[in-house]
Amino acid sequence: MVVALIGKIALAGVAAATAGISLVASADVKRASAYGAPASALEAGASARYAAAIFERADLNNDGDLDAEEFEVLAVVTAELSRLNGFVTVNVEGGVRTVAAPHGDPSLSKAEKARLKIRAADEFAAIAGDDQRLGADEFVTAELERFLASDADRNGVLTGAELSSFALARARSTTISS
Ligand SMILES: [Ca+2]
Ligand SMILES: [Ca+2]
Repeated sequence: MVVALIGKIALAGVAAATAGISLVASADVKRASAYGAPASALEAGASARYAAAIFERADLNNDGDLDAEEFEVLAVVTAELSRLNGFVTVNVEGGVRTVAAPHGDPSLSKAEKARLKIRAADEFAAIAGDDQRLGADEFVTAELERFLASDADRNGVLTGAELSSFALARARSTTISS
């Protein structure tokens, strides 16, 4: 399912993905430090690999699945980190890059945290399937669906406003502020 989804995206945007990689490479030349450099483009395969790495970190008890609580913890930690840093990290071929996100007090208010947890619980219920446990494949698929939803021009690469929309969705900033 994940592989099929990546294939679908890749078919739609092979040429564009190549253009995206060269964009990232030219950004490298301008930046001395790789980490923290703003991302200029993100392709689906890199996004899927990063999602798999996030999944491993989020599986706190290392049982190979995320339960609702682990998923909610991930949502809160991601949101708080993005506010603390003023960016969300993404992984491109060259390493970790950043996408700007609203900067602010990293500690969420009680109400913000409650809203975020309700949203995360709803999302978990929707993507975890009948067993209500989230496997790595399901997690990566959900990430790729977020990728597709942000890819406004459907060329298989996120750039500019698409990249911001994707990163903000991951940080759930819109949920917190509304
Ligand atoms: Ca687990
Ligand atoms: Ca695009």
